Amino acid sequence: MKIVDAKVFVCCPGRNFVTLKIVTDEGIYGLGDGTLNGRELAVASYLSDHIVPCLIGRDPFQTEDIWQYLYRGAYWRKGPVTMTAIAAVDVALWDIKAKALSTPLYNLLGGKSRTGVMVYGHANGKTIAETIDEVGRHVECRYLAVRAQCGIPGLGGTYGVAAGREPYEPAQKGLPSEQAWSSEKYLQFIPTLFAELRKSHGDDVHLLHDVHHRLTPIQAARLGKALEPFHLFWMEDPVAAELQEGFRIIRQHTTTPVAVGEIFDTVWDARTLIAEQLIDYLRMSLRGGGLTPLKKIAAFAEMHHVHTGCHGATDLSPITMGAALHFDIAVPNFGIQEYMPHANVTLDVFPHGYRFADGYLYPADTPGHGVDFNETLAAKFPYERAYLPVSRKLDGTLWNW
Ligand code: CS2
Ligand code: MG
Repeated sequence: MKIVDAKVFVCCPGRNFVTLKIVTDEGIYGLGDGTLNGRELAVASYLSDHIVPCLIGRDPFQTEDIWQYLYRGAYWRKGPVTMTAIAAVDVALWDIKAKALSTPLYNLLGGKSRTGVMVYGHANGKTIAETIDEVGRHVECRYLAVRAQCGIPGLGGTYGVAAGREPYEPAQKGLPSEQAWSSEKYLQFIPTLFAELRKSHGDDVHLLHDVHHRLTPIQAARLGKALEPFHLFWMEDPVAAELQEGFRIIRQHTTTPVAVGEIFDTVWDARTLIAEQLIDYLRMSLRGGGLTPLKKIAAFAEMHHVHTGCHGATDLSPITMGAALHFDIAVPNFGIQEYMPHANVTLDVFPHGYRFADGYLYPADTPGHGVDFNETLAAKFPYERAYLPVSRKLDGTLWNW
């Protein structure tokens, strides 16, 4: 089998997505996701200008060799644009391989290790009362795990809080908006939110929270300690993670489990975190180079009692969600999968076979990863410039969003 063509599509059905379609001489095609929120066109160019010409004529079954060719062979390693582009190719090739062998992708990854993939949904409220209601709505829909985010009194909009009644979507059309931030106000407020959530919803539902890189290690240690009575499933991205050693401070002070990694590109971003057991869950999904490296990273994590918790925000297309579910159902040290459902207009462009029932997602049982792409419909939704917001402290200093 040989690759005869590869096409890159950029479309905006509700939000922007970059999609790669690799076509073989036997007519089988594979689909990969190359979406990098706010930097979509850079990945599209990396793929069409620099990668696609190198793929033509290659054997799509050689997932390992092609991955090494694109990673080592470029000389310039790592970086979000490169790794997102490689991920698109890698996932498309695994899709082709599974389709050619006429089996669901999970069978090439070790087969099913569990019956379903536990997911967590997002409860986002402007006030504690709204967040309590949102968690309740998820419990009614039979979610077993819910991430709770809330507006902070005294600050305007913040991460995780929608402007109106529509579902939260962090990227906004146009240039980046600015949001005010105060770690002091946040630290004062969040323990009260979780105390109220436990009062209203009891101890059974798993509660999660995303700090979104905003604290310093000692502040994160304080938050983790304050949240211990409410036994969170995890505290996510408590600090920006360039300095992996910084997590030692958090670990020395609190037993609240820590999850990190949605912006990591390679295992090197997490090597110390995993080897020193400074985290409990690794949030990398397929965007960091695809399935080929994620399998290896998960095996390394397994040796160190670290579980997976794949990123599943709406800026990863249904292709990433669909393929991640095959990984989740197969990997021995699976922890949880984030599930932020896509808008219906997005799902129309990406017909898919995965489904939600009683707190679990189930991957498609059809050959490949089970997510398709409607090119004709996608063409009706051209790219629209959109960015994530930026954060500034109350004195104007630029801070982590
Ligand atoms: C987030 C994301 O899902 C998460 O945990 O942190 O919403 C993140 O902000 C976006 O993926 C950014 O593109
Ligand atoms: Mg996050």
